[in-house]
Amino acid sequence: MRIWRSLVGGARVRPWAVAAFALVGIVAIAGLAGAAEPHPWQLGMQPPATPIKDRIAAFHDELLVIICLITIFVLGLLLYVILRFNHRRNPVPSRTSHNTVIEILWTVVPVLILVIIAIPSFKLMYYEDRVPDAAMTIKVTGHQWYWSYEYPDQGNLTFDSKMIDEDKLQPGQKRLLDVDNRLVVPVDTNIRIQVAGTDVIHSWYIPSFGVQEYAVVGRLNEAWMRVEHPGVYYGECNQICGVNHAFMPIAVQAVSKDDFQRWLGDAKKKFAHDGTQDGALALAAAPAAVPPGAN
Ligand SMILES: [Cu+2]
Repeated sequence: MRIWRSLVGGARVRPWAVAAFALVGIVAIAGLAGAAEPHPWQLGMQPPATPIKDRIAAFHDELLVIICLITIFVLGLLLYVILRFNHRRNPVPSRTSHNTVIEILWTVVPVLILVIIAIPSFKLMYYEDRVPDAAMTIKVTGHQWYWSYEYPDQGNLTFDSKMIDEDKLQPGQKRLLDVDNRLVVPVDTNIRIQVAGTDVIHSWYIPSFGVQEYAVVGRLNEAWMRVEHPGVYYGECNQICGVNHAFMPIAVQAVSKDDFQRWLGDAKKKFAHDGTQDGALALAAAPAAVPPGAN
C-alpha cells in the first residue's frame, strides 16, 4: 500500500503514475486482444486458445508467485547477511559450523515446495496427454521442410502446407508464418492430433494451443486440442531439423462447424488429384528403415 500511496501521492494523484498504469493496462489488453502470433516487444505468452493452454497459463502464473516469494526471501537473507555481518559491523566473526536444525530445514522445505509444484504439474501433464472423446483425427507429418495434413476420418483428405515465400506474399499475409494451405479445424471439437515424420525429427508446435509434439520417423505421437474461438493461429517447427528449419511454419484456421463442412467439400475437390500421397507411403515404409532394437 505504501508503494501505491507514494506513486499516486496520497490524495493528490500524480499524472505520470496514472499515465504509467494506463499504459501497462493498454499493453496488457492489446496483448490479449491480438491474434495468436508472436508480436514485436511481446511480453508474456500468447493468449490461450484451448483448454490445455488455459491450464498451462494458470499453472505458469501459480509458479510465478512461488518463484517470486522464494527470490524475495533469498534476496532478503542476502541483504541481511551483507548489512548485518559485514567486516565493519561484525569485525570478529563467529566460528560456528553445522547447525542440525537449519540443515534439516533447508533440505525439507525445498523438497516440500517441489512436491507442492509436482502435484498440479503431473495433473496437467496427464490432462495434455489423454485425448478426451475425440470427434475427429488429424494426422500431421513433418517433412524437410514443410508439413502435410491428413484427415483420415473425413474421406482421407490429404494436402501439403508450405510457407509462402517472401516475394510472393499478398498484403495482409505474414512473413515466415503464412502458408499456402492452412490446416482448417472446427471450433469446440475435441481433435486427436497424430504426429509423425518422414526424414528427420521435427516438432509441431502451436504456442496458443499449448500443443508441442515431436514428429519422429516410424513413430506416431499423439496430442489433442479443442480450439475455443474461430481465428488463425500460428506456430512453427521447434526442433532444429536442417537448413530450412525456420521456413516450415504452421497456420491453423479454426472455423465454425458449418464452415468446416463447407470447407471440407471444397477441399476434397481441390486436393483430389494432388499427388501428396507419397508422404503417407513414406511413413508406412518408415519402420522397416529403423534398425532392429533401435526402439
Ligand atoms: Cu522441422
